[in-house]
Amino acid sequence: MLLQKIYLANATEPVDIRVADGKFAAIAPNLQPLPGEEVVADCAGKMVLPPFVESHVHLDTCLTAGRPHWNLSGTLFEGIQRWEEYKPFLTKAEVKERVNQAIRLQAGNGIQYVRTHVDINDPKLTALQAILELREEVKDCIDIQIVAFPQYGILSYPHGRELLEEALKMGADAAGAIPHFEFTREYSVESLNICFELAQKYGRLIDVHCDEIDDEASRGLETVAARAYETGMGDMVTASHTTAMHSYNNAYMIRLMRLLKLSGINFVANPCVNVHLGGRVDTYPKRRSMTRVKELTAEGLNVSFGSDDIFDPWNPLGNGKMRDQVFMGLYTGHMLGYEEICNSYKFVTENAARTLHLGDAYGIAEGKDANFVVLDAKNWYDALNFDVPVLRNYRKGKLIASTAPVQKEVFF
Ligand code: 17E
Ligand code: FE2
Repeated sequence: MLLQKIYLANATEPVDIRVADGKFAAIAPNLQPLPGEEVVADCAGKMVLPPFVESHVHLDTCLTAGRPHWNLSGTLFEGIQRWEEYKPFLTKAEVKERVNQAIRLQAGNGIQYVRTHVDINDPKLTALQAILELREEVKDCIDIQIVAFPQYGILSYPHGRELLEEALKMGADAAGAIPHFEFTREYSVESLNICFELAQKYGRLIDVHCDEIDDEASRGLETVAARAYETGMGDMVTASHTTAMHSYNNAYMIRLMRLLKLSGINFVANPCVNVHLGGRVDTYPKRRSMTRVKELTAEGLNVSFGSDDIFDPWNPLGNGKMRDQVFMGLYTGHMLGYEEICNSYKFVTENAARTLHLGDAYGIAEGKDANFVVLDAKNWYDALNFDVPVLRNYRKGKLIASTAPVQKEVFF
């Protein structure tokens, strides 16, 4: 297959892309079609990117908003309470049905890699079993990475430690923790010690729901970073949310930043949901509650954006579109400088791929698997601004989703 006259990210001149045997065989201007080769000319003038990477979403909770009750306060804590009300309805079959729907939304929007947190504070581990099965069933089209996520805590939930260990034994890819939700500061620190101990025992990654609260005294992050540094786990570790960092005083932040850089951990902000759930105890002024994306990025730390939720107790909206996270993240983070806009696709592609440890397999280059998306725009600036559809989503050269271009007409 030969795609003609297509733009790589931010390129000003088009190239042709040859795909053979599921791999990028050649990327260069003006390639001549081989005898019998399929030529794709209708993507001419459009842009390609590596597939979008969803680096933080809760698939086990997706598509449950309002069942049985809506989260009307819009807080994280009411979300957790509403999820608790849904949990009795969980069965393997219904989880798979919802998650199958959600990942098709994602694939239609150009996603091929997903890191999902799955609540393992459930004696039966129903959702985990369902998503482990699904991970196998869809692996030819989408890579699902599972974080064993203790929603109520490791030490503040009965047998939390055992459930976390069991989830890792069953095949979860990463260990989670939730230090700001543990009963005490001591539990918070100890829960992180357990998380690191178990991740190392089973050779897994770590992704912590870390300081997702507007409490400037919530300082799980320093423990996460210190353990990542001391154990050498470094970039195998991710701190998600870290919304308390929005409220840290700058003197503390300067001290913390040194440690963060030493540790080399990854960060995931979830712009839409962080802004929606955060600042809820404020009158005015109301905090934005997004972590310091601009400052972390400027210091060379790896930051990606996730959706967190798709129509569930924490987000009554959600469409599985990474573009929306970039849009919200840039506005909320004061990052609408020209270069910042042009490079912002990295928050949901290469930065997120780093967090997921996708390694060299990810990206558009000769010899790699031909996993890529075609957007209905010439460059990312326009793709972002006009919210264009993902025209094609190719996995190893095979089309797994497509959207027809939108034809708008104005009659004056
Ligand atoms: N649970 C949690 O603790 N935090 C979140 N943002 C979600 C679930 C979505
Ligand atoms: Fe989350």
